[in-house]
Formats: sequence, structure tokens, C-alpha cells
Amino acid sequence: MNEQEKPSLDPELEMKRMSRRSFMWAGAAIAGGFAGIKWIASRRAEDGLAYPLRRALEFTEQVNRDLYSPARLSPTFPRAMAREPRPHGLEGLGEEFDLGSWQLSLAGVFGKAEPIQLSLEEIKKLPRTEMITELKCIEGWSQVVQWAGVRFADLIALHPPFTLSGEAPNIKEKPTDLANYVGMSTPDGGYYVGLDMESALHPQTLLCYEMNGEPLTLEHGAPLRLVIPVKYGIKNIKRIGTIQYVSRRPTDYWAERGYDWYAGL
Ligand SMILES: Nc1nc2c(c(=O)[nH]1)N[C@H]1C(S)=C(S)[C@@H](COP(=O)(O)O)O[C@H]1N2
Ligand SMILES: [Mo]
Repeated sequence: MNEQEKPSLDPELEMKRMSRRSFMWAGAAIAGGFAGIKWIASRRAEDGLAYPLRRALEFTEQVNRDLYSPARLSPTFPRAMAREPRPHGLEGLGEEFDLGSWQLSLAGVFGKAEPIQLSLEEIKKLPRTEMITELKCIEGWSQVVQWAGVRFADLIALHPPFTLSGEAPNIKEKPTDLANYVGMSTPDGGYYVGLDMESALHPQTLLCYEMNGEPLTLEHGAPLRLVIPVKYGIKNIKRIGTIQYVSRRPTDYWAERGYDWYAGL
């Protein structure tokens, strides 16, 4: 730091110096911005997102992952605060849907070449878990909701994913050897989300069949929806038809439309 740059003891002088400096920064930012826009325009868009923007989102994801700890729990709330959230997002919830014949298809299970099918009854036999958490929509609203269902981690433990090494899965000791991602989609394929395995295994990630003490309604995702309070609402897919363990980042409805793939809170 040269003499000029030393903070002055005179506050007024220092203010002037700071505003002159920020003015210079603003100029540089504007010039850089133009160059940046040209650069953005010159890049081929992949996944519908221009390269530098995609990189920015990937960076956000990395920061999120670094800050993220599976031990970090989302806040929970008193039951009196729970209400019905506004039914929001109807992608993949087409009219002709037969609740009675619904089965969950689970692909990528260790040692299974074909997807396995699970009925709601079978899923409900897993330990029931309840929680009162906040559903946060990326559009700005949020609602405290009481949920009941099964921990996705319990289903994963029962039907573990294939491993990268090919050795038997060991969820506790070798979580990074598991298929890294989970893809979920509605039965008609109209809505789909991608999750990192770490978030899928989070203790507050539930496959839910009840909301506020009542069976889930169709508009909220009956018979089974995902509730994942460590992520924004966009990842909380309603009416799950298929779950796939995969080794590459699955496509995601809103990520394809420019939102952050990770969508962590
Ligand atoms: N199948 C499906 N699931 C979905 C959506 C959707 O459009 N289709 N929208 C998501 C969004 S953006 C939000 S905020 C939540 C809202 O859940 P709710 O309708 O139960 O309030 O559902 C998520 N799950
Ligand atoms: Mo949302």
C-alpha cells in the first residue's frame, strides 16, 4: 500500500477518496460489462444456458455443496403454524391419471438389471416419519406444512443404488461410491428433477403421502411426492412415477429453463 492509499484519519477526506475509488470501479465494471456481454454472446449455449452463466451456476452449486453438511437440518415449526400451501405447479399432473394402478418404478438398484416396482402399501410399511418444515417457492412465497411419509434414506437403505466401484454398497462408510445422482419424474414424464445423492440421503428428505394430517390430494402430488426442505420448491416433485439412481447429473425441468440445478437453500 503506498502513501496515497493509506486510510486517512480525516473522515471527510476518506469519504471522498472512497467515493472516487468506487466511481473508478463503476467505470471498470461498465467497461467490463460490455466486454462480458460480447463474450457471453460469442459463446455457444449448452443446456440452453450461455457458457459463462452456466459456469456461474456451477460455482453457486460448488459453494452450496461446500457449505452443505448432511448434519445441517432445516428449521422445524410448531404444528399450529402449518397450513395448506397454495397448489403451485401442475407440470406432469395431467388429468387422466389412475391412482389405483400407480406403482413406483425404481431403477439403478444394486444388482438389479431391471427397475423394481413398489406399491404404495409396500412404501407405507417403511418407518413413518413426520416433520413440520417450510416449503419455499423460488417465486418468493413460503408455507409451513406438516408432512408424513418415509425417509428417502430408508428406501435407499432397503434398495441401495449401484456403486461406481461395482462393490457392494456401503451407504454409511462409502457414500461417495454410490451412484452420485437421483432422477425423479412424474408418470407421464412432464416434470422431472435431479438431485445429488447427498441431498437425497438427508434425514429430512421424505417421500410423502400425507399433508397436514390428511392423505395427499392430487393437486399436491398424490399418491407420493418428494419433500426436500434443503431445496427450493422446484425440487419438491409431486406425483413421482419413477426414481432412477444414476451416475450422471440428471436433466431437471427448471434447470433446463435457466434455474440453478442445485437449487439449495
Ligand atoms: N409434478 C410437479 N411437481 C412440482 C411442480 C410441478 O409443476 N409439477 N412445481 C414445483 C414447485 S415450483 C413448487 S413451489 C411446489 C409447490 O407444491 P404445492 O403445490 O404442494 O404447494 O411443487 C413443486 N413440484
Ligand atoms: Mo415453486
